[in-house]
Amino acid sequence: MTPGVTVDPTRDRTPQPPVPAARERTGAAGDPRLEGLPTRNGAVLSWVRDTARLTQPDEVVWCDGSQAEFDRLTALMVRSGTLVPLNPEKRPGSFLARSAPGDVARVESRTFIASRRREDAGPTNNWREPEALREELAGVFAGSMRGRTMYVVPFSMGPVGGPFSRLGVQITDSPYVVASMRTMTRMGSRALAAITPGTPFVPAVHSVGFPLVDAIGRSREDVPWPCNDLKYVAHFPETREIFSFGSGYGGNALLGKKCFALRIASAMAREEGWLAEHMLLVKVTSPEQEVFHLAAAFPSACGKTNLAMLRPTLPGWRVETIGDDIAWMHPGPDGRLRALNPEAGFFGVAPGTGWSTNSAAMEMLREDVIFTNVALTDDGDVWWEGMTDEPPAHLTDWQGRDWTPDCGRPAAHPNARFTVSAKRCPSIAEEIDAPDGVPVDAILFGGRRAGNVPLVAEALDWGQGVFMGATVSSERTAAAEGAVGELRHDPFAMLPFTGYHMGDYFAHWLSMRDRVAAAGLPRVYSVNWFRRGGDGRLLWPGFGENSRVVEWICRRLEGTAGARHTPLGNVPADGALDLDGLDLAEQDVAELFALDPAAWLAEVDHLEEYFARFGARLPDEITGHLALLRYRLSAGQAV
Ligand code: O2Y
Ligand code: MN
Repeated sequence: MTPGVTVDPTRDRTPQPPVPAARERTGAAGDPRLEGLPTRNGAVLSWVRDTARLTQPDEVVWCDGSQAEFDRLTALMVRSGTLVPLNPEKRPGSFLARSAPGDVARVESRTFIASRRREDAGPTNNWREPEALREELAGVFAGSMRGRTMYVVPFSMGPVGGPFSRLGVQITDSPYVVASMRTMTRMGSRALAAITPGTPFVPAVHSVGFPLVDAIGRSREDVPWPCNDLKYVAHFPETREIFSFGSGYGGNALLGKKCFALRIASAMAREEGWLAEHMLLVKVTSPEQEVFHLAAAFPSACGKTNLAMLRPTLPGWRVETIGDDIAWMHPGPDGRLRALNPEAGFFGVAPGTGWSTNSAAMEMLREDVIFTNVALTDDGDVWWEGMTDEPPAHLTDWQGRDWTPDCGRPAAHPNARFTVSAKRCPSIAEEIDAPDGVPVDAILFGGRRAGNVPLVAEALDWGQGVFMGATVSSERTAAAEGAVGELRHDPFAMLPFTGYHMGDYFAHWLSMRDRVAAAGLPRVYSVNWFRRGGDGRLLWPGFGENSRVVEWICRRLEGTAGARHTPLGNVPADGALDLDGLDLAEQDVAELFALDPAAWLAEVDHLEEYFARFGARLPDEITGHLALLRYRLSAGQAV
C-alpha cells in the first residue's frame, strides 16, 4: 500500500480561492485522469490515484463541502434507501439512517495500532506488525469499491489554517460518511486548498467493503447499509496513516474523530509536545463575569454531553459549549495551556437525551440532523428511550420493525446517534472558531463510581493531577460489554484511544509540567456524580445541579472558596459547596465525601496490580503517588 506521506513543517497559509468540485470517470485500470482536478498537490494526487487503482471504483468525486453537494448526496441516499427523510414540519432538513444490525458501534477488537515495535503500542492496544498489516489491508481493499463511487474528502481538524489545526484527506465509498464528515469537520475546498505541496496531511482510506461488482464482472444489488463482517480500523502512528474497512458506522468510519483526532493525534502530540485528549471543553462565566475554561474527561455513559451543555441551576452562572468529545491542548505563546475542539459537529448518543436531562441538546436536534438507529414515529419524527417519559403507542424501531411499548425490545439501539453541526447548539461559544483556542483553567476527570470516589477533589499539584487521570475508572452500565457494576480502568478516558504505550502516555502528561509555565498549568480535579449511599440511592442529583461543583471549582481558581485536605486531594470545606435549595440530608452530604481507609487500601492494591501491566514504562512518579496514598491512608490521615 501507499507509503507514508512526507512531512514538511513549513506551511503555506496564503488564502486560496475556492476550487470547484471535480468528478471523473476512472479509466479501464481504475486510473483517474488528473487534468482539471481541484489540487496540484502531487502527494495527494498520487495517493488518490494509487488508492483508486487498488480499490477500482467506477468514478472518483472530489468533495467541495458545499450545500449543493450535501443535498445531492442526501437525495442519492434517499433514493437508495440509506436515508429516510423525516417530516419537514416536525424535523426540518433531517434524516434517519438504519445501520445493518451488526454494524452499530466501534469495534475495539478489530482496532489495530501498527508500530514497528510491539512494545510501542503497549498492553492496552491490539498491536500489528506494520508490513504484515499493510499486506492484509492490500488484500481486503483490492477491488473493494468496484461498482461504487470513490469520494475524496479533504478536511481540517480545527479552523482551517489555524496554528493548532491539522489536515486530513479521507477516501471513502460511503456517501453517508461524506455527509457526516461535512457536519463533523471543516470539510471541502478550503481544507484542500490549505494542503499545498509539502503540507502534511493524514491520509485515511475507508471502504464499507461491499463491492457491487466482483472480480469477474458479476454485479449484485446494493443494500441500504452496505458493510462487511470482516472489519479493520487500522492506525499507523509512525507514518500517520489510517485504513478502515468493513464498517460504515461512527467512530469506525468518520475517520477524523477517534482515528485521527485521538489515536493518530495522540502520537503526533507526544512527538510535538502537546496533548490530544478525549475531553469536552466549556466556557464558564460567573455572575461577576469572570470567565473560566474547563476541559473534562469522562469514560462513556458518565454524562459527558450533559456537562458539555450544562444549564446551571445556580443563578447568574453560564456555561457555553466549545466541545463535547475531544480537546487538543497546546502550550501557547502566552505560557498557558490552550485548548481547541478539533471537530465542527456532535455525534452524540440519542438514548437518555431528553427535555428533563439535556434540554440544550433537545433544542439542538430540532433541525438539520442525521439520526442513526433511532425509532421512527408514525408522523415521520424520531423517538428514543429517555426522550419523553411516556413512549408513543406505536413506532417503527431502529431495525424497521413494528414496535409497541409492551413488545419487550428497545425502540432505539442503545448506541443510536445524532450527527449535527455544533452551530445548531443553543449554548455554543463563539470560541469554537478561535484558531488558537482558549486558555484552560481546570481539567476534570470523572467516572461512574458507587463508592470510594468523592463528589469532587482537587489535586495538590500537576503530579497528583496526572495520577488522578491515570486512575480513572468506571462501573459498567447495562449498555457496555461485561458484567454490570464491574470496574473498568479507563486512564484519562483514553483506554481505546491512545495510539501508543499507556505508560509513555502518562510520562508525556507529566512532562507537560516542563512545557507550560507553572502559573499557566491548569488545576486538576476528580469528580463523581454517581456515588450511592448504603441503601443504594444516588446521593447527588446531578444534571444542572452539577453547576454547584463547577462553581466550587471556579471559586477555588479565583481563590475565594475554602477546602480541607484529604489523602485524595482537597475537598470543599464545610459550607464551601453551595447546597442552598437542594434539600440534601446532612448524612448524604457526609457520604458524598466519606473516605473509608480500608476500602481505599483495597483499591490501592487493585491499582498496583493494574499498573503492573505497564512494566518499566510506568513512570516512577505514578508509583510514588500510589505509595504516598497508601502511606497517608494507613497513617490514619483519612479525614
Ligand atoms: O460507537 C461509535 O462508533 C461511536 S463512539 C463515540 C462517538 C462520539 C463520541 N464518543 C464516542 C466514544 O466512544 O467515546
Ligand atoms: Mn467519546
